[in-house]
Amino acid sequence: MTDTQARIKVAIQKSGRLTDRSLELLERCGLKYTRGRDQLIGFGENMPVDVLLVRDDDIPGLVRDDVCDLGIVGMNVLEERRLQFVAEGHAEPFRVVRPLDYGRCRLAFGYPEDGPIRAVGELGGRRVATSYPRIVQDYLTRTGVDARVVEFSGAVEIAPSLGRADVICDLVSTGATLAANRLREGETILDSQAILIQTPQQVPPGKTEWIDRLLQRIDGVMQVRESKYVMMNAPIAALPEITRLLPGAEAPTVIPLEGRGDKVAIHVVCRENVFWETLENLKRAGASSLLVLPVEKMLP
Ligand code: PRT
Ligand code: ZN
Repeated sequence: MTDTQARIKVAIQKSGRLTDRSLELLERCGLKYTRGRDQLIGFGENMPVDVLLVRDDDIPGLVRDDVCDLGIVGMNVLEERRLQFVAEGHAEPFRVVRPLDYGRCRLAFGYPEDGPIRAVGELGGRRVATSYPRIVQDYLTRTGVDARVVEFSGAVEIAPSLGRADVICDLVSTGATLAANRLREGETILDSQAILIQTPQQVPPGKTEWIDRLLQRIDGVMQVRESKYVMMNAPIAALPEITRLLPGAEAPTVIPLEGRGDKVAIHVVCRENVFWETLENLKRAGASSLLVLPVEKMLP
């Protein structure tokens, strides 16, 4: 196997809502890459990992066809493409590796504020504008509603005022776009976030080690995001109460304090954010000299 064959390719969005967080994730996994202006590939300098920067809609296909080993794309795009690929006869076009906890939004119905429609059940014989025709059709079929899906590639929210549809089904995050277009948010049909996907093909031996390392580092990055290292002193008798108060804590390390009788130092990793209220409760339980530190890296 040549060196180029053994390099791992990860497809991410070139320029859009998922780009910064996806690049940040790879950088936090230790990847350093060089990329010329407007270049579509970032070449990994310190790992055999290259980053392909493409339109998000192309990512599922690149991973299905094994052009890229891994990809990061919104669940909305992924599910739309999955329905398409399955209809075309691909049983398992890609493997969902894990959700990445950013790029959150929902695919929801939007009903004109001054219109008669209030719920999905009233959509029989009506037109629904959306950029996600397969997801919407699948939902309507499953709920037994006979509406017509009209595909829009952008500016879905203006379809009702143009008279091109009765309602819409589009991505919503804050809801400001719906409100600005005098649409009322209805049922959510898909909750979305950025998803890491992998090709369904067997990983060639030359790539297994680095794919495994990268996935393990991604896990590590996700875990440290909220994790904190907490240190305090406390009477040994307060240990059960202190352990109970600590959010998502592992078994604490307890160290005797020289010449301090029944007092011990407690060190513990918490997998969740530690708020001021928690510290105040810990103090009430007998803890003192409380310190909360961010966790830089973690390898389970
Ligand atoms: O060029 P390319 O095809 O790669 O980009 P794109 O224009 O298709 O996608 P982009 O960058 O807009 O979004 C990428 C991904 O981000 C989406 O596929 C979602 O998974 C995710 N995401 C998260 C969102 C939103 N939040 C979001 N709010 N994608 C789009 N929106 C739009 C929505 O379509 C609507 O127009 O924002 C508007 C609604 O926002 P609010 O805050 O007003 O409710
Ligand atoms: Zn797109």
